[in-house]
Amino acid sequence: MQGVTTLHEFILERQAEFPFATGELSRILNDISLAAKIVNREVNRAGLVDILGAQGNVNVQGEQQQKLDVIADERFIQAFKTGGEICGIASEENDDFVAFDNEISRNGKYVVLFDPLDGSSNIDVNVSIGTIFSIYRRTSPAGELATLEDMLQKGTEQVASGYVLYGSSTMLVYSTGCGVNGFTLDPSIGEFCLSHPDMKMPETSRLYSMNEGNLLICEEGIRQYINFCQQVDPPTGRPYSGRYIGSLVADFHRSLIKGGIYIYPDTTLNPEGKLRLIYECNPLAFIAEQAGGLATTGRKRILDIQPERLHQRTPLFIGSKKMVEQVMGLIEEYANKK
Ligand code: P6P
Repeated sequence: MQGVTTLHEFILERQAEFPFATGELSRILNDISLAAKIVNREVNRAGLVDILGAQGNVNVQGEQQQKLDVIADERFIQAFKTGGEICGIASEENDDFVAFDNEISRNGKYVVLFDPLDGSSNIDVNVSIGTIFSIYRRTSPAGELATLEDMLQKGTEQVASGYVLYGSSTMLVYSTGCGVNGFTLDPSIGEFCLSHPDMKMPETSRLYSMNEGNLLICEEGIRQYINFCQQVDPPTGRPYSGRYIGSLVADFHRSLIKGGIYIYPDTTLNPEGKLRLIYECNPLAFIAEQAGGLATTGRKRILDIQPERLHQRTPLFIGSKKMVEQVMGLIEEYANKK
């Protein structure tokens, strides 16, 4: 169609970004986009389950109705297992990693770490949710089973990362380290089409995103930053605006487009923070930096953290560069005042 670039066409045009993978990235991202289309259909039907459930809580295929995040997890694992490029995965939904033990997969050069459906508790209230993924080259020898070390690589080692946002429209946003591009699913042709080329995160903004219920159980520098955001400043005569959807992918996507900062700090309830390093924070940090933004723990660059456990959590300050730098300055200033 005139002027429309599908995801498949875009990847083929940009093969030079991924020189050592003649078609490998294309196949992995096509696997992801296919699984995303299937999950999108299930997410959109979720609201109907109560009606369909009248048949006794089984779906139209007669399968036992499962939780959507389990369905999403299984769909993505199936796509990666049959794609041939992936030797193993680690999923936020699974306690342990999975090494694919079949002839083709054992020779796969990549592993994928993913959160199949982040924010799934928001489905019941019809709020956007998302899939988040990271792609790494395996470090273990080809031909053998994938190892835990394959899964515990620093975020700087990602060869690609991205997310799918199941919102008012369904979008796939990814980077291979050469910028960030966004694709919107056109249901009429069942294709993700380039809608947001070369995405850049605004350097600053007047939008902040935090669950302010955590304000009294986190450190002083963060309270000082939110207090700064809430001041009426002369030029605009108004404070910043708070925007908190409670779905990380949706809050991050808004920051990517409009600018802003998303804060989930360590608190007395979550001493390591709430969000997972390898399934949520590393992939979004890669995207943020590729778009000119920043992602830290409040003190350290997220991508530099050496993961030690699959479900390791970390504080997350991610978004517009100047906003993240400002809150980091306040964290340091008030920590030194103790
Ligand atoms: P809280 C969803 O459970 C999630 O992992 C993120 O998507 C979201 O940003 C955050 O947790 C919400 O956490 O504690 O504010 O409800």
